[in-house]
Amino acid sequence: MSLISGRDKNGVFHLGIKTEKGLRPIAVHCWKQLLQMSLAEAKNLIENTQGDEIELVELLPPIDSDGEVWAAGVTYLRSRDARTEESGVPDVYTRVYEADRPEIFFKAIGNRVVNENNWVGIRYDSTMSVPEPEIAILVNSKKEILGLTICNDVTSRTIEGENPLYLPQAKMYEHSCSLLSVVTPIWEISDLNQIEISAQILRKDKAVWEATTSLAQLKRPLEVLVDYLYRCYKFENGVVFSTGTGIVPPMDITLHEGDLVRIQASQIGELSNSVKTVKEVN
Ligand code: DO4
Ligand code: MG
Repeated sequence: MSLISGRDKNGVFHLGIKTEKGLRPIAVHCWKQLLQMSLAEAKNLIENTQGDEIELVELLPPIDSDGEVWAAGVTYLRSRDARTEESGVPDVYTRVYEADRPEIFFKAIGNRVVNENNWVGIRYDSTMSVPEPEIAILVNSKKEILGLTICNDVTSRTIEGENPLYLPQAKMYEHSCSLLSVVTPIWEISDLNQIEISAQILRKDKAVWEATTSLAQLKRPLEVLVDYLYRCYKFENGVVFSTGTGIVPPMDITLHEGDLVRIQASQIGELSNSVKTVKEVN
């Protein structure tokens, strides 16, 4: 069973349990209402959902327009090594990988997030841009994990590599955050460590890069990441938290306009986006 949101043919928003043509609505009108509840309340509501199926014509990312996406970084060994290779200041990445306190950064506001029906962007002023295939968790106001989805934390490696203080510019620009529409509730996952994450970059239908990892390779438990995010910051409406990438292409691979990025996570689904260059917008 999984959760999804979208619009019917009259443009009306619905959120509910995924069905073949759409969803069976649950008694909430937005994601934040679900994330304001405790996990036990949300589970009870979802599991006792009845009602008729609603056909959707458009799927939406699993976040309200004023929701927030935050992300953790350098949470896998592969990410530490990739940053060390690209950066003029490699030491900061080694230190943050080893430290108790993780790297956490703001990634996107909900109305800037795209899903599998849209493209992801690469900055025109970056010569090396990469997908970052990540497991994202929907965390409620009580610090409990409601469910899991996939995030592509698209990143400019050249901008971040030039200076770690450029991180917001490397991470935040048009179409740089894609979330899969489908959310798998946490209670549907038997063993988090068994989740396999794979990704491919396809160019003219041919894979130019592919790699796989698993959530078992994540350096810190999800609860520890959540604990740091919530330390001195209230998330009364919950949050989408992307947990970092464990697969990074080698330095000779960059995304090109027209590529297709596919990310699969077992027990969750597949997030697929075409790639377009983001030109100067003003
Ligand atoms: O330090 C930069 C960010 C790294 C990141 O986004 C990741 O490891 O996923
Ligand atoms: Mg990342």
